[in-house]
Amino acid sequence: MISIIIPTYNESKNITGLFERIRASLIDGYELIIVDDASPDATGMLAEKLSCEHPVKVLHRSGKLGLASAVLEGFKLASGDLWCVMDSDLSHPPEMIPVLLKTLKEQEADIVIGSRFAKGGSIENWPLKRHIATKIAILSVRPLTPVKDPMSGFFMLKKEVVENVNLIPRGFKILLEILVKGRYEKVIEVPIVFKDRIHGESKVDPKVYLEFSAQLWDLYCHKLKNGH
Ligand SMILES: Nc1nc2c(ncn2[C@@H]2O[C@H](COP(=O)(O)OP(=O)(O)OP(=O)(O)O)[C@@H](O)[C@H]2O)c(=O)[nH]1
Ligand SMILES: [Mg+2]
Repeated sequence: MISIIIPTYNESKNITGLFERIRASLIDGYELIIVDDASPDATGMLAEKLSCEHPVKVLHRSGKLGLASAVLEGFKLASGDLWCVMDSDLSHPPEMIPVLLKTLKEQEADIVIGSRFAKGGSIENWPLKRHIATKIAILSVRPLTPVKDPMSGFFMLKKEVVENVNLIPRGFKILLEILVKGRYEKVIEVPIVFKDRIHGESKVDPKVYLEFSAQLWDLYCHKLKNGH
């Protein structure tokens, strides 16, 4: 079974469509793990209501505690052997989940990334400043990983990759943390078309950039200490 971990904060306009598109894409067993941070727009309550139609578990947290920590809390609730992480704002195409799954199984990968920067991938409707900020962020982690889209929020992994690994729940870039600290041999990037959100507002604020700087410092120290 696949556990699909979906952090939500004020995404009530997006999750119904997201759940329906996931259901239409997946035939095999799956579960949706919603980690909601007391969204003022009642996303958590809506997810509960949708559990009569969809295989949903909802974790309600007390307040906005961050995306990375939401993903790690979601891992703790997952009962599948394969875990998929995605955003809830429909930026990541749910129709690609079966492609990630097939790639992971057939090519015996440990991690498969829905990649905006692999050949054939793209980003629709982003302002230039977003493109520039992301390119700079990727360049700043190049010595840590050769992956083309290490900041993607859409990926699938075998649970063994992160079991008993000390991941620090900080900021938005949990995939980067996993790529540097996780236990794996093979990573594959599958191109995706990333669409900017239509409904709701971005949760990226200046704190996210500060947390990213602290994360970088920590990951470079980790790499120097561990030499891999
Ligand atoms: N539970 C939880 N989810 C969060 C938090 N911050 C962001 N999210 C969710 O994480 C996903 C990514 O956040 P976004 O605001 O879409 O970030 P982004 O994709 O980098 O930026 P935009 O799409 O341009 O707004 C979305 O599904 C959010 O609802 C948080 O503190 N807690
Ligand atoms: Mg988004």
